[in-house]
Amino acid sequence: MSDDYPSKQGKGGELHQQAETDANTMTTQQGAPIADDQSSLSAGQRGPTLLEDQILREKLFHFDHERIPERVVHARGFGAHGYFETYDSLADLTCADLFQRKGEKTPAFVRFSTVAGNKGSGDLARDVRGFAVKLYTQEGNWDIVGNNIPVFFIQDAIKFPDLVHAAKQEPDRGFPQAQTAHDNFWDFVTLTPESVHMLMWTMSDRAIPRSFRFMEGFGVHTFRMVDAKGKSTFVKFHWKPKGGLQSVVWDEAVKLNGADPDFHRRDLWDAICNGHYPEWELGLQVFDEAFAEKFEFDVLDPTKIIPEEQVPVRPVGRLVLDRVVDNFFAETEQVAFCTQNIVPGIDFTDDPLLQGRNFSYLDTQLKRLGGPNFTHIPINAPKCPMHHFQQDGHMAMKNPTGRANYEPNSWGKETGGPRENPEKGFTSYPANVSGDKQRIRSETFADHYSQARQFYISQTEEEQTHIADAFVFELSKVEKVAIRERMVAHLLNVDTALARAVAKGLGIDPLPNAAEPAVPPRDDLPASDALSILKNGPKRFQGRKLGILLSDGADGELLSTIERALKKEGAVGETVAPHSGEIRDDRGRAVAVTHKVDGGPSVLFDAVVVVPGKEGAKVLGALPPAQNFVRDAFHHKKFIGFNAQGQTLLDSVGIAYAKDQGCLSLKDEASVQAFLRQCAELRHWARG
Ligand code: HDE
Repeated sequence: MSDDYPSKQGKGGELHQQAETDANTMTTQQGAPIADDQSSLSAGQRGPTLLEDQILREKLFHFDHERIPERVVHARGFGAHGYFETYDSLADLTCADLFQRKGEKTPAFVRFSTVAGNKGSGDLARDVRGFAVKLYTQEGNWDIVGNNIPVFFIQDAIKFPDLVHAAKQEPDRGFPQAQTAHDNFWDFVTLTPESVHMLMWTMSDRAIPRSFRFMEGFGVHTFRMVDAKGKSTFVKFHWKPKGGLQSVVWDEAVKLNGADPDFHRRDLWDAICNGHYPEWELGLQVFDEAFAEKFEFDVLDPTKIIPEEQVPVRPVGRLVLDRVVDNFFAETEQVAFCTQNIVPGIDFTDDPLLQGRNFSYLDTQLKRLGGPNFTHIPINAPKCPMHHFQQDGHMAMKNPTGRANYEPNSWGKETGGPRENPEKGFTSYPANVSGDKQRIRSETFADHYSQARQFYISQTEEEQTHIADAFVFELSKVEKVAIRERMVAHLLNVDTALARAVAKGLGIDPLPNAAEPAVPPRDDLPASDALSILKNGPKRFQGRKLGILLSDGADGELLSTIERALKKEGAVGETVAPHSGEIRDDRGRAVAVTHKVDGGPSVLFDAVVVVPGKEGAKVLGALPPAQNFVRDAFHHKKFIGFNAQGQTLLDSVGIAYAKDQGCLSLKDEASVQAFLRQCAELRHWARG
């Protein structure tokens, strides 16, 4: 297709006098103005509707076809626009156009998602999160279709349909929705030991992020970068959030799904609309064949990481999301990511999962978007010139306009259309490939436990407890005891204390024998701090949200101090009160109420302050949602700020704040600032 063929046709629109169009007049799809959109055309006042009613028929016809198939996986997602900015030229590594010039800005669209749940499921499911980035480079669209976890459940694409069938609703009953806490999932994964490393990640708090803004992204597979001379280097892609890592605790996740099932979408939407643009650094782990040869595991095995201590992550640019979508369906729903979308300078490796994905994504778009022309949809269209001879098909928006639609052709430059470009064009890296055709898993993929253990020992004690609790929770929903035991048998190859804790929670006694490993698990891999969320948290409270529980008569001066401090910190405050509308503080100033207390539980916030008026403290103390507000904040180990009136409320609910370093008394500017500094730690883990 060419945008710049000379056209022989007259422009239809120019034939008309510019019509006086009223932008507000409702029309049919054909552009005919509509006089009455309230009643269908009928024979008589109470008579039958007439088939002749073209306006009714067009409206219903279109409505009846509004839905497209939701994604088989990653159905629930949320996207935003932004840009990628290159820090420095990477010409020494790759000829990819977007990496050639320091400061180059490349438009980007990112879609985050959960995997297992349907389109309408809750945001806080325990699940992997998709982290798919489309970079509209000047030499084509490059899609990095990654996850927030750097490894995957399976090593070979042929197992993907089984994994997904097992994870989604059970086929006979159609539930459970958006969760892996059921027999089929655990049956499959316990019979598939290569899943064990990934299970450690999905049972960790990585699978319940606080926000898309505070999670990492990973390309997962090893890719290649190829320079202008054809030299190839292996790379792994990392997205590191500038705001630090943060997750919720499980009890919060459960409650958030009820309080605000759109918690993650709303968070991203609000952050961008408030000008708190989320930002990630793109980091590369770069290594050569020699490293790949000597590394303990196979770099083509997507169930393995390369620890950052062994190959440091080199920051090469930043991704900033600064624009919400105009329309969810047109952009977020219709965006079509394909792992096969790479650009000159980037290439695949033989990772068998990646190879299978390269077939699957293009194929799925055909089903989902209904034809081969989905690249004509603006969100999918490259922002660089396109010239090719592909034509026709459903919904073709732009066909080639010249005489030639084939090549080679002998039509001249004017009408002969595009030509191949051996200098600039994509050239596959000429990797040497040979071998017998066979269905076999490489023996270099056989170690399924050593990195699972490495992940576990890299966690803080608190994080380790969460992992054990998550295994217990999920497996406690599994009916078949043999499946539970099989998981404990695998965990015995990971860490005995973990296996014991899980067995205890499940009432399994005695312990089963350890699963038979294909190769002996190693216990000499050192801990890696990069794998822990808590060791990579934020440095500031910036971008986080404070819940302010108040009532009429609240201390106005203190409220203003809190407001100022939040603004300075770049954090957001939302007020929670016994009633909606506004409250009057003790100076008579009206303060807008964001949430009536029933609709504003403390799980919505990263920290809370309890600063009601004198009478209000009594009213709140008698309200169960207000009691739950403070009890949950305390139980979820959040920082709690309070003044004298707040103290009465905490007393009435029985919160033991006196010796708790995470409960801070707020009096003046200095104490409020000290409180917000503390809040950067996000939780007071020392609270029992
Ligand atoms: Fe996907 N995956 N996947 N996947 N995946 C899809 O494509 C598939 C895998 C990932 O926001 C589908 O457009 C196969 C790994 C993301 O639109 C489908 C295999 C990773 C998204 C598909 C995998 C991912 C998808 C469903 C095993 C992390 C959402 C709808 C070989 C590196 C993209 C669609 C978005 C979506 C197939 C494994 C990430 C069916 C066959 C590993 C983030 O094509």
